[in-house]
Amino acid sequence: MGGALGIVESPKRGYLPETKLEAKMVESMQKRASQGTVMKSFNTIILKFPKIDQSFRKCKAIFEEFDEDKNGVIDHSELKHCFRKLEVSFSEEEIEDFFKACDINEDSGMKFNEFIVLLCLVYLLQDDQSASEVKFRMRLPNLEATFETLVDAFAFLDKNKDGYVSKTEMIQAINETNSGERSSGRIAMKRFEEMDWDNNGMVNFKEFLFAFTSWVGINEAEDEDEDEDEENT
Ligand SMILES: [Ca+2]
Ligand SMILES: [Ca+2]
Ligand SMILES: [Ca+2]
Repeated sequence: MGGALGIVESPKRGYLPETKLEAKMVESMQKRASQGTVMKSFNTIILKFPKIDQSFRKCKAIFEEFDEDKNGVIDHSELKHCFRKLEVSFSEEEIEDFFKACDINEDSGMKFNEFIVLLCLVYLLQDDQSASEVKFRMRLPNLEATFETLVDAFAFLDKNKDGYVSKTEMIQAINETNSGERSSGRIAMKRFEEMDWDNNGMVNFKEFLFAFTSWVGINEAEDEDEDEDEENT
């Protein structure tokens, strides 16, 4: 397998996933990364942005369908209905964990970009549970390819397949594309900082997804009817 240039780097000493869900996510990602990736460079990922953006936007209809009271966010009970309708098999506790993991503003409910992240995490974790996966695919036909692309992109960045992207891995990925141009190091750092939300020096798949929704232009400030537009003034 190309690309793995013997960079041995493990997560920071004492670094442990914070929740059961995160542990599962990391485990699934390790499994997936070990299967290899079709991505050839970071540019291949960037070239896919428009397509990913398009398919995210189609997701809006699904979001609106599950936002039963039309208040612009998905709350706990709406999410439960959503899981039931998608027929994905997770326990109540797991659904709660999903909610906690993706509701970044906590208790304000899940916004559109958070919902996309959630669906993609569900996709990743469902991968091992083939029976219900079939249903999930039927329900969200054109999202499957997009989610697969995102998982694949992460697998490309995660050179040592430990389920996290480190700074070194990010630099390596960008260098592969730009053949060591001087600016590329800075770009890699900038991208990395955009992804590493909690500043712990490692990017997990969830952080990667959130960064992605903002890179392709989906953010929580969009189409909101409840929140004021204060940020723009
Ligand atoms: Ca709602
Ligand atoms: Ca890694
Ligand atoms: Ca992090």
